[in-house]
Amino acid sequence: MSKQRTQVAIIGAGPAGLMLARLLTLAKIDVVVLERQSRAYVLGRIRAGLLESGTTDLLREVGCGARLDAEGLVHDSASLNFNGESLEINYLDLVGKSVTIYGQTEVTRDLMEANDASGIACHYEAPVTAIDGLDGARVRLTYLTHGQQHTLDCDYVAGCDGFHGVGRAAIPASVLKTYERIYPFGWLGILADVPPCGHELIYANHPDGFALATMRSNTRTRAYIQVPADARIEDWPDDRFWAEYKHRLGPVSKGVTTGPSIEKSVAPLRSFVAEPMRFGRLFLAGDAAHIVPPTGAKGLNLAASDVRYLSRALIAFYASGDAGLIDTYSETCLKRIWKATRFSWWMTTLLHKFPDPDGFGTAMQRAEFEYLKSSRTAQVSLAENYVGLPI
Ligand code: FAS
Ligand code: PHB
Repeated sequence: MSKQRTQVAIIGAGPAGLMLARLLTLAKIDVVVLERQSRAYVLGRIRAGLLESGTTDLLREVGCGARLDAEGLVHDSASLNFNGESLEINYLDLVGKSVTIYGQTEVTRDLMEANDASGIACHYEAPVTAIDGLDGARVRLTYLTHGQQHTLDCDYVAGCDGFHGVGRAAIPASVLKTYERIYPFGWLGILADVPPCGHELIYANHPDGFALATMRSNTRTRAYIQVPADARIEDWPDDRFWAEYKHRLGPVSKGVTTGPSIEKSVAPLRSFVAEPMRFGRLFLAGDAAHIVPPTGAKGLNLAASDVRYLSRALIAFYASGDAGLIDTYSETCLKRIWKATRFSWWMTTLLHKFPDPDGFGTAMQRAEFEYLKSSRTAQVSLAENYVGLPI
């Protein structure tokens, strides 16, 4: 029989929900996680790959650092490639920090296993269909399992349910303010069990469009190319993908090993921010509150910083009744979210092919690249945002 009452209900078992559940459980706060999809479906989603040091620190803090430290690929630099001309951004030298390549799938798996070991109540295939009482003494969630309706009462609810979840929709339209920029293109990404074309990530701006060479391990490539927003996977057989990917990478493509894709997907690109991230007894965290284009590798990392702030607020409240951090949660998160949104927009504008009838946009991209080449200060600015601003 599933619980009818808990202290904090968490909607969504993505990185935000699973990390929050872990943080609160370690602080002896009772949680229940309700996830719409199956465990296998959640694990099957291929998404982010680059973790800021703040995120890897957090994973270690919650006892999920062993595989990360054994398998994660630490990166000290990345390469910007403008129509074949490369500029290395050595962020370890510039700002003294590194980043780690460790797939979101692995982060999710590690958090699931840690939460299972703690005996956390995490229900899969349990979509939340209603949230009531946000402005009352307690919240009541309604959810389904095997077609049966259940309710769960809680003190607080965390909407960690992504862009298409029910959490944000529970905030009255008269209260919610959203900001959105939809980009006129998407990313076609593939996974292939072939070695990456080099140790570094390569962000390429080519006249025919953007490409990103990244990886999941030394034997598994993750590769992306910019495609029209309405691109269809069936129009991109592997051979066509690899040819365009190598074309856009230019001279460095001689290091590319091609092979059959084991995953292929198209992701639309948008910038989106919803304010406030708290309404009564509801808090939003992660993609439920914000979406960034993946160019800056911020999505998963912002989800981690949101739940770090939220866990601190809830732990303080349950420990001493102090609601101060609860009251400032939204403002605190949004300060960092808007800076990451700016950086992700800037990186996307710098590197992608946009409609540009008079060539001015392209000239600005070239000027930005020349400025980065000539200025250590400009490189420091890029680096400190890329590795993650302080939490
Ligand atoms: P998630 O969307 O991961 O998780 C939300 C969970 O809530 C889901 O499991 C969903 O099933 C569940 N849910 C929704 N409604 C529910 C309901 N009513 N009841 C119960 N559960 C419900 N970020 C990067 O940094 N780099 C990348 O390269 C990158 N690539 C991406 C590619 C794609 C195709 C997408 C969609 C995103 C990508 N992102 C990337 C961003 C991504 O990593 C997100 O930032 C990250 O998944 C955020 O985690 P959550 O906030 O937990 O949201
Ligand atoms: C990835 O490895 O999936 C990745 C890395 C860096 C990005 C985006 C995606 O900016």
